[in-house]
Amino acid sequence: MKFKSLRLVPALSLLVLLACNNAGKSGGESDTVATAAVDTTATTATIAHADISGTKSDTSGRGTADFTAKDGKVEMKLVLNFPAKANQTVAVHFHEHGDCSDDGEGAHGHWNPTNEKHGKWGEGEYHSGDIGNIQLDQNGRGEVTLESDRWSIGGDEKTNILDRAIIVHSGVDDYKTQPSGNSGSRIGCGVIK
Ligand SMILES: [Cu+2]
Ligand SMILES: [Zn+2]
Repeated sequence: MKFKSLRLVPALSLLVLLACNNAGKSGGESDTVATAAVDTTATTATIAHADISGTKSDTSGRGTADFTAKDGKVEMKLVLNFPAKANQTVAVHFHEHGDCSDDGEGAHGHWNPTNEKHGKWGEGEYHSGDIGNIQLDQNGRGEVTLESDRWSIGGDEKTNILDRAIIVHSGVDDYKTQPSGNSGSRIGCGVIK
């Protein structure tokens, strides 16, 4: 389909040229619009999304993460629904690979593009996806909104969050143990797209 529509472009240009000859100045404006529509060179996007699902049959859960880029930063709104973890605290991190296979183990370790120690978000050294602990309510629902200049949607691999996995752990991040805070097993996983 893409090749077919590309082949249409010369024909459309010819039509624009003909229109230009017939209509004079206003036809010239049409030609400018047609040229601008072909520009697809941007390397970063303004939004991204992840659907998180439970990795284990005995711990059902869901979640969403929505990312919006603005002013050189990216804002994340993360919502979790893990009824099996009601009234408990779970740890959340971005892991390196966008692969939720093998109960989330396919995501490998924490995404660490700045080569820092695991830690607590915003304090000293920490990984660029060390979201940390989220308290869930009596229904197992929790949410967090974070904004960071460590993130971009596309672009430089040091900041690009696309194709990273968001992992939800069964336990609490101690923000100290290397390399992943002793956060327990992986009960949820979703890939940032
Ligand atoms: Cu993790
Ligand atoms: Zn970490």
